[in-house]
Amino acid sequence: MTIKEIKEKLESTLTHKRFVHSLGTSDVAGRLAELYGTDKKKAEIAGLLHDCAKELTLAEMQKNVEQEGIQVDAAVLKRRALLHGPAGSVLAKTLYGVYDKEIVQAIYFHTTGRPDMTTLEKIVFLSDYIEPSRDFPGVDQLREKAEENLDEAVMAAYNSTIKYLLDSGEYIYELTFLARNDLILKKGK
Ligand code: DGI
Ligand code: FE
Ligand code: FE
Repeated sequence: MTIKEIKEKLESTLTHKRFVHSLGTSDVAGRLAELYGTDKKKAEIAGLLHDCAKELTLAEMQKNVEQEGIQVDAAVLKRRALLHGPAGSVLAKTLYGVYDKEIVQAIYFHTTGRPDMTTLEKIVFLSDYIEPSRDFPGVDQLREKAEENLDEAVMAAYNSTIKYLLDSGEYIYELTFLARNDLILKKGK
């Protein structure tokens, strides 16, 4: 599919709010890709599609990942908040014809991050956080940081997510801690 076709299909399947969020993520991802020297088109496509599975039911998401033979932890399999990344990586292929491994992987890990993220993955993760329709305390600071230092901005986003989940008494998936530790260990190297 062309980017135009992907947008049309997304607009007809997502709520308007999520469609606007996806367009915003795509725009920011494209800009950050230019800034940090990675493939702009891949960043735009991954930004567009990152939440393409977000409005499926849990059962639909589970069916998607199971059909592709994707193994996910039991805790991920039970939560839409965590499963929509892996499920979206499947839909990217089956519904949108996007097979590029880097794009598929950026969609897969956009919620949790992971250790050793590629620049594209970091950019999609961060763009999701700071795109223009996002509004939470500290978002403007994070937007500025995103232009200055990609790893520091990703780190700040991890910290903010972990704090938020702690405060709301939610289950926290360990991959986010591993991803954060990985950035700390690599800092300054
Ligand atoms: O899909 P979006 O809302 O655009 O953003 P997202 O994919 O980054 O996050 C979706 C939600 O998932 C958000 O409310 C935070 C939550 N989340 C992120 N990491 C974890 C998590 N929820 C749980 N329970 N555990 C996590 O580790
Ligand atoms: Fe998401
Ligand atoms: Fe999102």
